[in-house]
Amino acid sequence: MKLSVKDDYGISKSITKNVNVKQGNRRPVANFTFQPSLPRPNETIMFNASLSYDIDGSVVLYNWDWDNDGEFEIKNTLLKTSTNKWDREGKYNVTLKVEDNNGSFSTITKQIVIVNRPYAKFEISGDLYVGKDIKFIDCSTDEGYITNYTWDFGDGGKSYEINPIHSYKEKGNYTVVLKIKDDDGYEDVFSMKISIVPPPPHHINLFLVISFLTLIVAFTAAGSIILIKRRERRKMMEKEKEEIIDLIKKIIRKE
Ligand SMILES: [Ca+2]
Ligand SMILES: [Ca+2]
Ligand SMILES: [Ca+2]
Repeated sequence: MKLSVKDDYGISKSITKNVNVKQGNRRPVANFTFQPSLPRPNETIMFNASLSYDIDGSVVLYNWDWDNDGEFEIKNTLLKTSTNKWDREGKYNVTLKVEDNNGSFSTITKQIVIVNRPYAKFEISGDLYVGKDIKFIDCSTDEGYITNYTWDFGDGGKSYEINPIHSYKEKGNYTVVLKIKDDDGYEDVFSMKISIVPPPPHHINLFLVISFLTLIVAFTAAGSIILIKRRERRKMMEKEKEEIIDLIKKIIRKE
């Protein structure tokens, strides 16, 4: 710090002195996120406190109070993440307390809403070939019932049926998305990536080929037999003719 003075005669003087300004420790800032944002009963929720920070130091300890009664069920952990679940629908207040490297702390409380949201899911039946009908089979569940189905096949095609059939005009990778809504108006989404490929070359039906070849062989054989028979008959006729001629000759000679 520098101090300068000037008197009425224009004479100035200054002194410089080092001063230590001791600042107090700044409190950390507590914050957290959780996933899923709208959890179901008994669904594990991931709590993440890594949004917390300390402007003049660092956050070193994390404490979680799952029912906001002032008692921290998880105390002084170094881990930024934690999990918990609730077994029934309701609104629950969760408090996070963070402590910095100087022993100061802060808290934040957020509400977790547990609802009986449906689970969206589907399966696929059929070969994933261009132009082939593919069956999309709904396997979604809910403790109530599902009122709306919206399918997006990823190629611009949509359906509102429970178990739609769809075919793709071109090969490629598509993301199929099923969005459902239950009787309470809660939604869920499930998606699946699929690859549509060109159909393989036509299968040669071995049975048909064998049948066809057998027929050809049979016809050929039958034809041969007929030819042989004809030839034999012709030979016999020739022979009969010769015998008759011989007989006539003999008769003529005798006379
Ligand atoms: Ca601090
Ligand atoms: Ca508690
Ligand atoms: Ca429900």
